[in-house]
Amino acid sequence: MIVDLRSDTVTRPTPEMYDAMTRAELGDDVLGDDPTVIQLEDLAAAKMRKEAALFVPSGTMGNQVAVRTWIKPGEAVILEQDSHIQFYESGGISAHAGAMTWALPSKNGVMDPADVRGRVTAGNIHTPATQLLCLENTHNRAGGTTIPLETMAEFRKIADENGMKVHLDGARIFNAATYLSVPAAEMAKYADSVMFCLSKGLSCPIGSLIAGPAEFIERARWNRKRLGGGLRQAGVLAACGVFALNNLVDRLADDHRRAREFAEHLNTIPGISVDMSGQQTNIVGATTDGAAVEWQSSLEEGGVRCFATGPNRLRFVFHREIDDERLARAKEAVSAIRKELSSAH
Ligand code: TLP
Repeated sequence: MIVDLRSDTVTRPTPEMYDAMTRAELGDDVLGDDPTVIQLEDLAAAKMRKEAALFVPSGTMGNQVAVRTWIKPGEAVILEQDSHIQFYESGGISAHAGAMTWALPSKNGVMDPADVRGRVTAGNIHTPATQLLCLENTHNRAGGTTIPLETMAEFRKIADENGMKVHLDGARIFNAATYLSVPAAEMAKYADSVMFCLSKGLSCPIGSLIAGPAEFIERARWNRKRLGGGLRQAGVLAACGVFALNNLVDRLADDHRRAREFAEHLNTIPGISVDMSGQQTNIVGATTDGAAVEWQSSLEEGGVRCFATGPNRLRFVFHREIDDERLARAKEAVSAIRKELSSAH
């Protein structure tokens, strides 16, 4: 039995999704007449309480299109230094948007509002105009941590005082909403635009959405087309998204419960630990005594797949395909590896 904890992106479509794909009414989305895509975009806009939404092939494209749509080349964006946009999007923010970034440190993925305020530069002959603040909730590299609503409100205030827009990378916004026990729109309301993914904990094969003001979404549609992200009979994918948004959000709490149980188990094993103050959602970020890649390859031999995200950091992600049996198997595998590592030394 393989226990794949590399990412929640590994989840495959459910039987209901295959069924929805075969029954989906289709059109040509680049021409604007795929009814299932329109249905998904309307549903996404309603969930985020925004005027409109746009279906995009990936979360990365969603973030890139959003930043490109909000700013002009040479302008600055404030974001967290380990955020997905800064760390994992292959420099796209400078390649596609021509942005320069003010990348700030954080505690558990949450920037200090005072640091953000202090970094806003006015556009003049010397400094770039800081026009956009990007937030990530939940924060991937910080281990699935959330931004408290009061801090979201502070970020909004800083943006308003400085004429800036706010983009929220909410790839896992429903995990954040589950943890904070609020509707996702309660977080989205502090942002002008929000991106969320269907292809992570929601189990869809492909797809993300950007939601925001109608005029912004219209311009984003142009930028999506320019990047080659216009898909034709995209309704086959959108049908999965409609099913997921209506049926698979409530079960995310199970992933959080299993992630916490696994993190607690790691803390009983010498040589690996998890800071439980940041253990909130479906990602477990562990610190290892020895090289994380050694743990990763030993675990792989034991049938458990995970990622080393730093020299001493391992990431385990819980999702719909990890049931209690697989959780138990993963716990056993880590205990066995530890025994093996200590007898080898
Ligand atoms: N994250 C992936 C990898 O790229 C690291 C993962 O396995 O977690 N925002 C956030 C916060 C993300 O975690 C991701 C994907 C994205 C955006 C991009 O989504 P995709 O993979 O659809 O481009």
